[in-house]
Amino acid sequence: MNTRSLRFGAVALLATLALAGCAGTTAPAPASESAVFSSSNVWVKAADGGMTAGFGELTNTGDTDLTVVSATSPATSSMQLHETVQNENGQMIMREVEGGFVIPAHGSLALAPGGNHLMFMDVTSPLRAGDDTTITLTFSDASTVEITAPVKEFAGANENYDDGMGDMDMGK
Ligand SMILES: [Cu+2]
Repeated sequence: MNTRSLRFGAVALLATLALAGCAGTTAPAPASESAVFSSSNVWVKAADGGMTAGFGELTNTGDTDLTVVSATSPATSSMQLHETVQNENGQMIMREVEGGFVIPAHGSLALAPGGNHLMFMDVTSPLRAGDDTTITLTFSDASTVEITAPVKEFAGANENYDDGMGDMDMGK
């Protein structure tokens, strides 16, 4: 993994700096963001095609905020990190969240219908109830984590999608 060699390089550099400064101690290497991440109850709404969404609880056991910057799944050609907000007309719409999902230090972020969610933009292979799919999250330090998520039938989560070009109903 590139992450590992990068981290090794960083540790070597820190050690060199510590020696140069005659500190005599080596600072512990910062843990990668994926190492302090855990998830629970992640699931995806069943869909034969088009848009659908994934939900669950994302937890950060680390001492600093954790940022999910992107997500992918083999079940969709692209995925976005969405938030649900009220637009100027009072309608609830969903849109790509700016700056990614921030999971507070020693806290968690709930992804739920009507709120933040992982948006499957275009399902390429049918997601059927009882199946599992995989979601890979990438953090701001480029580390990644893979989550296995069951597919469930769900009637809700039909928020309008605002891609900045006007509203679009994701339908069913
Ligand atoms: Cu969405």
